[in-house]
Amino acid sequence: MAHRWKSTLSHADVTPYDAYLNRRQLMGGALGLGLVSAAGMARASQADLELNSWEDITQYNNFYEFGTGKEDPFKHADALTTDPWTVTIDGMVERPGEFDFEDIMAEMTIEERIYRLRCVEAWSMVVPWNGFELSDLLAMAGVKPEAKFVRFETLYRPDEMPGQRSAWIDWPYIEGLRVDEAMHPLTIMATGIYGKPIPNQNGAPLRLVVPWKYGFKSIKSIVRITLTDEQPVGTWEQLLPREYGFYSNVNPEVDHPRWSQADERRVGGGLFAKKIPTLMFNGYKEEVASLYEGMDLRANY
Ligand SMILES: Nc1nc2c(c(=O)[nH]1)N[C@H]1C(S)=C(S)[C@@H](COP(=O)(O)O)O[C@H]1N2
Ligand SMILES: [Mo]
Repeated sequence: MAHRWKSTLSHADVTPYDAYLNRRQLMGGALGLGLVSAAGMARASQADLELNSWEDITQYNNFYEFGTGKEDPFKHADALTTDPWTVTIDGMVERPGEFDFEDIMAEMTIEERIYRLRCVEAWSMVVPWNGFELSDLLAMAGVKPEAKFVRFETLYRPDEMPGQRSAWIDWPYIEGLRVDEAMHPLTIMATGIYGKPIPNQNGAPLRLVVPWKYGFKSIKSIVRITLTDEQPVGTWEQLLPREYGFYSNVNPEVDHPRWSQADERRVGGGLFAKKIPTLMFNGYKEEVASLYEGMDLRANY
């Protein structure tokens, strides 16, 4: 690919990252990780980008298929079988099919992406994902020009996902993006964290990460990707359409009907951690604002 987005985050002064680098060197690239050069990352130094710990990232989760408590996914997601795993790519594509996760991985370039994750509930983390650009996967399938949206679907397997045995959510979990959002170089399919395969509670074996949108857009454990000309209705939009819209771009100026979105609490800072200001498009304004030029972001929440 001609254009590949590079992280601008610096880690010179981040202890967990140093530990991570050492560990990664020890692993000797067993996971096929591409090393991002320190120089490439050193363009901007931001104190708010200290990586969350492995424990923060993997023991405080939203994955309602395993329950609504923040620790439920960590406690219950072990039961999920992720091998074998098939992803169906269908709808308006040149080459629809069912693809084994391993075959997808063999075709994709795995990179590290350090992104903020901002939940609509006003907590956040900084996560060192490993994954590939969704645009590369979509190119493999060949998006037809009439496709306008991408619809994503999570696994439905109530035997292994106890949360799916209660019907207050119309399972499976669904999310959607416009094709241009899906093709944006910041949009990735994450398959790892800290250089290890992504744990079940974080959405194994592959989950979407759209860092400028509220976390619920980043759908986990994906089994189907459908190109369509109809705007998909996501699970949260379907449940509470006045609170959760299709776009759900992080925006400190547009409050949730029931709480402010102006600031957030970093997970891991303790109960009395200071709130930090939420950034427009979660800090990715420079990269993504042009996608929404001329749009009323209050109406298109
Ligand atoms: N299938 C599915 N995907 C999901 C969710 C879910 O309940 N089910 N929760 C979402 C929400 S609300 C958030 S904030 C993120 C949390 O990701 P994390 O647990 O890896 O931090 O996952 C999103 N993806
Ligand atoms: Mo969330």
